[in-house]
Amino acid sequence: MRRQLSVAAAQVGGIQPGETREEVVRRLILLLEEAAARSTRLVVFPELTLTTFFPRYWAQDLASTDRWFETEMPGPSVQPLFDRARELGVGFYLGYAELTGDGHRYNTSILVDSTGRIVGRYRKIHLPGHARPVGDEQAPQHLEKHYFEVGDLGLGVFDVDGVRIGMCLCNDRRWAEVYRVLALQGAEVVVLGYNTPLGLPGWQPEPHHMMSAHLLSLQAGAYQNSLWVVAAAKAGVEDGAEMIGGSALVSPAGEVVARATGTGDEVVQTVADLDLAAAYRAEIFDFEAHRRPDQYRLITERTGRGAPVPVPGQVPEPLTGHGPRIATTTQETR
Ligand code: CDT
Repeated sequence: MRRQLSVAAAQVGGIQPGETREEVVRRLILLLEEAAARSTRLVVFPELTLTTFFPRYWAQDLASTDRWFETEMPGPSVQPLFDRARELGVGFYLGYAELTGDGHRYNTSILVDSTGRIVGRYRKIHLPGHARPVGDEQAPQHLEKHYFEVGDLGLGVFDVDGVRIGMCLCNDRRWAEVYRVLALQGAEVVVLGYNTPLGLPGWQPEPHHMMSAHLLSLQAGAYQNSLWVVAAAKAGVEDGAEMIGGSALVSPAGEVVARATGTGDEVVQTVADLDLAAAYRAEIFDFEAHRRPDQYRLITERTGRGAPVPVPGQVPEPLTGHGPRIATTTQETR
């Protein structure tokens, strides 16, 4: 009997600044119920699910932004989501803005099992964007570095109803190290929520490129680490600002097996065969047999790009001009 997980990305269309938590939670419950009707056991909601993507707004004084943050989880307005999920016997992942009792602010996600118990918490590590507004401060911004501290919980893997689940959030999905750290802890599924804007001041990416880069990140992470990836977008238009959809489920083969058709509220579901990863783990990505961590020291020693590291037995060539050094294939340089 193969191990399977019926899992869904619950994509959420735009949330306007005036929408209340109660209104949003009602939408989430509808998505949850639809997923449960399709026998889903785990539902993945987006990053910052409960509000509009408020890091687009500049506010000098963070204390004036407390309304976007949760000081308890679940608070009274989110409790109905926990209650309904427990009634339906469905676990879920939820992203939200966390304000701790001692005043720290994080971009956070939790994993809740089918009994309604919070079994894992993650605080976002890769915070994109800026700490100060760029250009016209009234224009939509991306100010995560202003609103949030870098997460202090590391990248954890949690047992959710018998399946090992790793978590990350949005921009984390573009970093190869994230999936590898989760895979090294035995993650079978990586779940994540995201808000990816289509344009910002001084940064107008071409929409198709944004979607292909998003999918490429999920597919590479899944394939290179022999695990499933489930990614849920907050999509569509929020307060005039547009975000990509593309909620997707990706297999350990790196294939997109299900993908959102639009940018509104939508359940994207599949039955994930968890045993599919075994063949990859046993051969091409047998970590025990093939990984060489002693050769990867730069990954933990360096943050930015730097000079080439001298190769033993080779005289370093001076780097002149702007072009790359042309590699040769003589015996000495191999
Ligand atoms: N929310 C989030 O992390 N979004 C980023 C876009 C940042 S654009 C400055 C992402 O990687 O999708």
